[in-house]
Amino acid sequence: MSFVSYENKGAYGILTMNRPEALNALDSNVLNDLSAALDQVDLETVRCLIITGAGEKSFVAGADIKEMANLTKAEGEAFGKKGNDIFRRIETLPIPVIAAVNGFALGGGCELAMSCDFRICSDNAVFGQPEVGLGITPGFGGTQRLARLVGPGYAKQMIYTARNIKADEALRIGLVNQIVPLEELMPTAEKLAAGITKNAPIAVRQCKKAINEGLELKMDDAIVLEEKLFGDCFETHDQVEGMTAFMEKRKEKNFTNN
Ligand code: DAK
Repeated sequence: MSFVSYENKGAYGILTMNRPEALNALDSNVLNDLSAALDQVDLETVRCLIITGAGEKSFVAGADIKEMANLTKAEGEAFGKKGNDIFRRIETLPIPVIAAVNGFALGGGCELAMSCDFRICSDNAVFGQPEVGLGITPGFGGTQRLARLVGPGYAKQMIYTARNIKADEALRIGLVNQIVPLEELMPTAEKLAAGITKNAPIAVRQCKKAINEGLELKMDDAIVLEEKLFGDCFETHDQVEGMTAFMEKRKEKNFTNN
């Protein structure tokens, strides 16, 4: 049995972290299964991915503390690399990834959510980086992505104090985009995914690349990157179709990812 399930819903897919007896905590097996589940996503046809957690209580309650407890320095570093490689793969997937956070998103769970393009959450969601209380640093990108997302001030406060925050505070500091009642979380995430998949997939992919890679560059270089990615959209089927539909006053568009 896999600890991560993947459901193909046509234009989008849903990946569910599925180890509810441990609040979906990430041990080596879960990380291996997450990597295998990502292999199943057919990037030719799937235009958006949702990541959520099984159950009503937890997205992911962190890396597995019981597995980490006896690691040596070398094993700890290797475990960090294993998680980082997978989370970086999620962050750089060509398609958008939405985190639908259904409860605890602590430590590695908060870090998994932050490797997605954006986050929506249920009203019972709790976010935090409790690592310093366990004698370690965040190890799956938390120090880097949290500071980039909410700014160094809030990131440092959350990380140094190891204090968990509730959904409303996460919304206020920009860690999540939207809070909904738990029963509306997946319908909302799927509606968002469906809205994204209606648009020209090549253009959406280029936008993800432009934003992610542009943020790492100086503005003079970033706008050159945008020019290049913008130019690449021309002469595609989808650019011709999108503009022709406008001129023909058609609402329905046949985007083909070509
Ligand atoms: N690891 C292992 N088991 C966990 C777990 C976790 N992170 N979180 C929950 N569980 C397990 C509990 O042990 C319990 O199992 P049994 O005792 O029943 O066998 C089961 O899930 C249900 O949990 P509770 O009974 O505790 O449920 P409660 O509702 O009472 O409490 C809670 C929920 C989320 C408040 C509590 O479970 C909790 O505090 N969990 C730990 C949260 C946490 O501290 N997470 C951060 C983990 S540290 C690095 C690489 C990675 C990382 C760091 C460095 N390098 C290599 C440098 C990442 C670190 C982390 O993520």
